[in-house]
Amino acid sequence: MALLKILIFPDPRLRTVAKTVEVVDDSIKKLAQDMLETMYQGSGIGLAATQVNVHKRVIVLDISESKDEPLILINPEIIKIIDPNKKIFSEGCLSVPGFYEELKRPSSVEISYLDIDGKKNLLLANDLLAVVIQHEMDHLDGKMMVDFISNIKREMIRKKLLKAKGL
Ligand code: QAP
Ligand code: CO
Repeated sequence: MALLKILIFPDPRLRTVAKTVEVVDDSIKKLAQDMLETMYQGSGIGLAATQVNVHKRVIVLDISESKDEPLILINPEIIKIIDPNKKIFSEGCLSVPGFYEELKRPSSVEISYLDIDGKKNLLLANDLLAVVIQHEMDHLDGKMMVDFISNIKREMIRKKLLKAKGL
């Protein structure tokens, strides 16, 4: 296992659109394990491969209190919005450290994905799980939570994070 370096907003590499995983081979399994280790070490509940500068459609998450329910979703797709009513959640992001934003998203979605054995699965996700999956899937398309807030707030966050980096 290895810790990976997390890209911080406004790093332009976070805007890369990730490629579909064609075969779930050992390199994908290692990537997913390293992503989980990196997520746990950063006290995160979700991480997308994009955030560690690997542009493949892989996300990991764990919303359990005990931090022992890791989920690895490869090529995740929303196949159905079960409840289109949007709910507000306070979202954070390991690539936007120290900032939380209230965003509205559908709170119940059905997802298809490949598991670590390359097998196709369906998942009915509600509330926090649904929101974290949508947040991580956005990363795979080069989208970030700061894209949903006002320009002025985004600019403030951009300046603070660049300054924190010494840039
Ligand atoms: C996405 O984000 C998420 O600012 C996952 O200093 C989170 O794991 C979606 C984190 C909440 C919906 C709701 C953020 C850790 C972790 C920080 C994360 C920080 C340390 C964020
Ligand atoms: Co994020």
